[in-house]
Amino acid sequence: MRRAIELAYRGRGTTAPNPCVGAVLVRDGKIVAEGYHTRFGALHAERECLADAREKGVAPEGLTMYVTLEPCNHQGKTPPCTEGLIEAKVGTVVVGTRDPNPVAAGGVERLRRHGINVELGVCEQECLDLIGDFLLWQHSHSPYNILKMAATLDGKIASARNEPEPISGPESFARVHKLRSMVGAVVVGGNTFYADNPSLTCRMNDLPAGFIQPLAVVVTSRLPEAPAEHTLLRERSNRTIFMTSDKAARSKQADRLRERGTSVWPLPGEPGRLNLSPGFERLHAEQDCYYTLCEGGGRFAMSLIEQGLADEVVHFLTPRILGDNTAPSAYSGRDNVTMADTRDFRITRTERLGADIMLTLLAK
Ligand code: AOF
Ligand code: ZN
Repeated sequence: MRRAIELAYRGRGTTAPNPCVGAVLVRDGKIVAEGYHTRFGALHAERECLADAREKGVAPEGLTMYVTLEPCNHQGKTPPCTEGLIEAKVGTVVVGTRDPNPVAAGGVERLRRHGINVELGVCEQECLDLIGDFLLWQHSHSPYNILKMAATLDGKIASARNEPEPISGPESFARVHKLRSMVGAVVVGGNTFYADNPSLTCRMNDLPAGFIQPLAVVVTSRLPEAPAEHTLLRERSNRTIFMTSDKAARSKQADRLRERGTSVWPLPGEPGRLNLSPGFERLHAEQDCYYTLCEGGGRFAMSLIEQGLADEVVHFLTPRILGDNTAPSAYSGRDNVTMADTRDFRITRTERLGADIMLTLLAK
């Protein structure tokens, strides 16, 4: 099942709004065929796995398939996977977790009615974590927000001079750009926009032909006075969205931005405490945005967490120490908090990237 989960993650970013699913076929305890859902509209993982078996000359009859999600039982863009498994005479199907989609559910019962052994709930938590994005899309109208943070061992995200210097190593940098390649929008707070003058593009060597750069979103109650001074507004003004206070959205600066093709969206709430949720919903509704990558800084990150909008945190831990009292911190902006007020997470994945460690965290 762990191998099936690893395979499933390869589809992340291209299957939306469908789930990432992986499958392996096992004979005498050994994996003999593999498959995963590669992109929206393509074959489901189970059929990919059966096709792989066919290609390798493996007869699936009587073998065991491990699949991260309950096989679908409906005629959708592809025929039901349950039928494929029944026709192939697979002996046992081990399922990670039930399909939360009522249209497709019921696969377990159908397989059992046809005499196939079904074991349910193997590595269930990992299989649920894998489809956190799909579960969100099933019950909300929001993109799945990945909050990215890179910090020193002492939790600092820049030196006190607050200049845009890299903190983590080149391997982590490459991973961030991989993440940018799968999202519809990269989102930053005002501090990052003004301090770093970022371009927020995905820069990788092997970008597919026709790749569309993610939208750039800046959340700030202070709109720029001189748009042309900012890289983003010089180079990608019509791919940039400002989410700001109601008042700022009606200002002269807002009009000047709109003249350049930049969108300015009002958010409810006070400056400094904007309510972000309607902005994300609008990204989903108007821009077809299924994932965002939220890239700081520290105050913006903490407001996302406090508003329950950080669906997943990707934290790059770099083995360096600044030890400076005034340097900006990751996840900051609260006062007088006690241990009873901590926001608690589970580490779901760890990966070494050069000298750094990448932690993937989900809310507890
Ligand atoms: C996938 N890939 O590997 C599996 C899925 O839109 P359709 O017809 O492709 O069906 C999508 C539904 O099928 C999806 O919501 C989920 O409930 C189920 N299983 N979907 O895209 C897969 N196994
Ligand atoms: Zn299916």
